[in-house]
Amino acid sequence: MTSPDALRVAYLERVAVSDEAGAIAVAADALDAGVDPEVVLLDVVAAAQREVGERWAAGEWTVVQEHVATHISERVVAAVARHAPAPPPTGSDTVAVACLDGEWHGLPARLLAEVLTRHGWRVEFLGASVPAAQLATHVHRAGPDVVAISSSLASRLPAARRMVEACRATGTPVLAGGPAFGEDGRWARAVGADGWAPDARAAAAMLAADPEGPWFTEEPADGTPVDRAAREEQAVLHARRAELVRHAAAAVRPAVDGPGDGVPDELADDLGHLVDFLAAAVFVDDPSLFDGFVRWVGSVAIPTGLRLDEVGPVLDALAAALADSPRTAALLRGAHGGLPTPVA
Ligand code: B12
Repeated sequence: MTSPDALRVAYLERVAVSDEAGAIAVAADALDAGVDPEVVLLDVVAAAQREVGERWAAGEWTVVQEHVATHISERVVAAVARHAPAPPPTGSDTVAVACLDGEWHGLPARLLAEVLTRHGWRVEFLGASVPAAQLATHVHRAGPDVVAISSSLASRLPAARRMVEACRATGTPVLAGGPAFGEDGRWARAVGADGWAPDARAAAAMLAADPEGPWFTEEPADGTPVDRAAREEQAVLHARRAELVRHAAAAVRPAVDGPGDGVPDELADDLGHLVDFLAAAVFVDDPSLFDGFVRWVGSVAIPTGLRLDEVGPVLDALAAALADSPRTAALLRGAHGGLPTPVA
């Protein structure tokens, strides 16, 4: 079997029954049959992981099944590296691959690291959730030629800006990637990155064509990245996060606001997540980021702390509490349109 689609289906079948050895065998057999290791990594493992996400969001798979799948995929990535070792680096150019601070989706970054290794780069994989200050220290000490920052969650974009600034201080170019930066990479520009690529193949091709960057060739169409008002309103949201979570929770579940009563963990998580996406949208000054988040909340079938019928009242409560932050309040009011109509 060598077709990527058939391999993905076979791989997911093994993953679905927690069969780690079977999943590794699907990958190893494909390599033995002459399938390019990059195809196994990107068109089988990565594509399967995205499908796992869809199954989870549709309520078909539990969080535990997703965790098992991700564990197996990590083992398969390592098995591919053992079974079909990358050729030695072609030069001394080094890329450091790091996830944004607060970003725990490490596998996408790991896949990028594997692919770049196969394209002759020396790769330092710094892992998930790298704090900007730690990245700065590392870049000073190790002096990579390029820093690649990875993120799946747009809520982490303010951290991207801090990481870009840390690298800029050393003159190291930053390449950004992952769904957090938007389908066309527009938020990579907004946080000041030097380039963006949609996937690992495109990143390898871009770095081969120009290892030094900057890769963005035009100025952002809509002005300078992250203006002062955006930073200030984002900082307000960051500073008031805990209070806003309590305020929003009290608006939809009055019982949780009494002294000593805590907001249930799941509700607090979801509301914290909402405030973080709001802050990121304010930061890059793009309502479509928050609208996209609200649409996503409306589309996931999994039971969470925040019920769908509570989202509208939460947006209203936050808009009232944030009346002094005009961009934020406008974003909250505008996001109502993206909410699905409640089923009667
Ligand atoms: C596994 C997983 C997790 C695991 C991650 C473990 C790990 N070791 O990675 C855990 C359990 C930690 C997790 C947690 C959460 N997750 Co999650 N997760 C996933 C899942 C199912 C797979 C991730 C993955 O491996 N993807 C496969 C790869 C390869 O992704 P990729 O983006 O296509 O990668 C390519 C490109 O983006 C690019 N690329 C990536 N990085 C870079 C960097 C550079 C420089 C370049 C050039 C290119 C590049 O190259 C890659 C290869 O071609 C995704 C589903 C999905 N669609 O990805 C959800 C998903 C990303 N998670 C999601 C959510 C909501 C969460 C949580 C908030 C859930 C919760 N309520 O707690 C938390 C947040 C945790 C955090 N703060 O980071 C949502 C995000 C939705 C949104 N609107 O933002 C998704 C999309 C699920 C869904 N369908 O709704 N998750």
